[in-house]
Amino acid sequence: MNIELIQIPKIENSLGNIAVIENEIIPFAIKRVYYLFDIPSSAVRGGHSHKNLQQVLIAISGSFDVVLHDGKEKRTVTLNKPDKGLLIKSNIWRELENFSSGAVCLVMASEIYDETDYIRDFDEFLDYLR
Ligand code: T46
Repeated sequence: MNIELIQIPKIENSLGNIAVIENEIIPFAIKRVYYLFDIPSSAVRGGHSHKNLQQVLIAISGSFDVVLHDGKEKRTVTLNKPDKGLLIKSNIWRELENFSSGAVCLVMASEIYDETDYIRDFDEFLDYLR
């Protein structure tokens, strides 16, 4: 499946930690950053794929599950550490669920927002892959 876990370098000391994201650890030029917050625990977000967009997701606070499908295989990745990024390349269906209280999902994206890049129907996603 076209996903990868990225370890984000961190500087630790007794006063707390700093995680640092510099260009070389993200495999694309970042054109947009957004974040999801105040998410009800019952919410299921996502429910789409992207034709071109690549993104890295980080649970900056709290935790949530990312359910991924590439048309053949389904995988669930739990994000629960601010120094762990999930790279999702194009043409992967994703759903985000099981948000903990206070969860914040930071997203770094390879493109600016473009609704025409989304496929929001699972059967259409499967057709698009064929
Ligand atoms: C993804 C997951 C993790 C904008 O106008 N600009 C933006 O940059 C974004 C991300 C969204 N929007 C609008 C589009 C919709 O009217 O905000 C509304 C909610 O967006 P959406 O339903 O796509 O939200 P999620 O949380 O289901 O998905 C978002 C990203 O869209 C998506 O690429 O992978 O977060």
